[in-house]
Amino acid sequence: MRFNNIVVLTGAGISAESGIKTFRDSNGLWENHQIEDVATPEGYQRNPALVHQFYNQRRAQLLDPKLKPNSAHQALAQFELQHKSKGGRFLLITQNVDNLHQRAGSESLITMHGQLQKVKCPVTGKNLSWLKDLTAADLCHCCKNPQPLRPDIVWFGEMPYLMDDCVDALMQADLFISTGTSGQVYPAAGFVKIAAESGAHTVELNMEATRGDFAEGYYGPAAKIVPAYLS
Ligand code: BJW
Repeated sequence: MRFNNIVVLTGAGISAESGIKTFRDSNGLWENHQIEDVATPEGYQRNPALVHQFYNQRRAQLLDPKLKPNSAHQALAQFELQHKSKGGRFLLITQNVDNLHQRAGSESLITMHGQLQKVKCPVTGKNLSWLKDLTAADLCHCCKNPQPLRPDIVWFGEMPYLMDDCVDALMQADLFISTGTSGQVYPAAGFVKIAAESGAHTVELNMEATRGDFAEGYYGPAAKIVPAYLS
């Protein structure tokens, strides 16, 4: 690989071949749900039980022994190891809240939209690991006034995690790869522009071309095109 400083952005499409639904594809997660009901703080305030049900189902899916990282997750983890061993820099930023990158062995990883297997205190933001179902009766005791724990997921209108670190890495990157994301949700959708304006070569690896302005693109299932591009 002729590039030294690499940033990769992933989205739901990279986990599709592991059996996890994307959001906006046909038969995707949003087909049966109103986004504003399950992915906004207002929806959670209106109907916490519905929101818990939505995330409990998805959290339970992560415990299914049949669920495994696919060859795209694995290729990224192996590439990171090799690239760093040669002195290269690598950061993986995922919008996904599943744990498949971690299970594949990715190490330099930012989970910018949170994690399904974490919950957080609504007052302090302190998070903890959570594998079972969450209910409105599960209280956080980290501060004086116990409050119901909430999923540690970034909803619309909330600030994604570690944005300063993401932007710093994008501005230093010489290669930016975006894979498995429709590029419809900001701030992630703006990463290609930040990287390109800072001088990075930009590549899209996706099932279909998106509206993002990439210098290069390869299209097909991530489990095929990600290992092929990184080899
Ligand atoms: C394959 C494949 C295969 C399929 N192989 N590929 C107006 C203009 C601009 C911005 C805004 C605006 N109004 C509001 C905003 C901001 C808003 C936003 O962007 N809204 C848009 C809808 C316009 N963004 C936010 O609110 C964010 N916060 C923010 O901006 O903070 C700043 C701020 C805060 C407060 C005040 C002021 C400023 C937060 C966004 C949080 C997103 N959260 C979600 C849901 C989490 C809950 C949950 O998990 O249920 O995160 S939304 C959902 O979309 C999820 C995903 O991470 C995210 C991105 O989706 P992704 O990954 O791209 O999936 P898909 O399904 O869209 O695409 C899949 C792709 O894969 C497709 O292209 C397929 O072709 C492809 N594919 N199979 C390869 N096998």
